[in-house]
Amino acid sequence: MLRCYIGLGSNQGDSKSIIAEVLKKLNGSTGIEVTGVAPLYRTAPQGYLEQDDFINTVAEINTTLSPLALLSALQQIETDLGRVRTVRWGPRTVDLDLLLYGDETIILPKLQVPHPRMHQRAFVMVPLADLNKELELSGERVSVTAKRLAGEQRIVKLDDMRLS
Ligand code: A4P
Ligand code: MG
Repeated sequence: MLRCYIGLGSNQGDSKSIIAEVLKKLNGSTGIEVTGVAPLYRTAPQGYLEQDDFINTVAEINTTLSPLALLSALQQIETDLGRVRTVRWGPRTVDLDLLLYGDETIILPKLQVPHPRMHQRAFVMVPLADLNKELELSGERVSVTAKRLAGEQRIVKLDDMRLS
């Protein structure tokens, strides 16, 4: 059983319901148990700027799946929820990123963990810090990184996400 963190982001459709649906599907997947969900945040788009704000959060899970099996479970949920890939970093009904897989480092063509851009993104680090204050990434506590990034990027806390 490994503890992992999954980043959730949506800026198309009814993002709040889509995220609620993703969490239900995640928790219902074989080999995945959702053990925590951070509050939802409204965040400024990063990368490709000409698009709507995102709703983002992070989920904590326990899993018995291998990293690649977990990645395909996440991609299956993206597909089920109607994601069509267009522009890289562009609008999406839902994007699921495998942020951390235990404390493992994974460098494969299809999968890099820790997620290579997570430490630069308030929309990942702020909800991650909500879930685990003790966690460290590249020698810095995520709560410290989160605080710095929240001062630089637009991010507003919305309501707490409840698991049903
Ligand atoms: N891949 C490699 N490592 C991973 C990983 N750790 N988790 C590969 C998930 N996927 C990983 O992803 C492209 C490929 O990355 C996958 O086929 C997988 O094999 P994708 O989801 O098809 O494309 P993408 O998400 O558009 O590209 P990318 O590079 O993953 O973008 P990011 O880094 O996910 O950024 N702004 C705000 N405010 N909030 C957001 O949520 N999201 C993005 C997407 C940009 N700006 C944003 C947000
Ligand atoms: Mg992605």
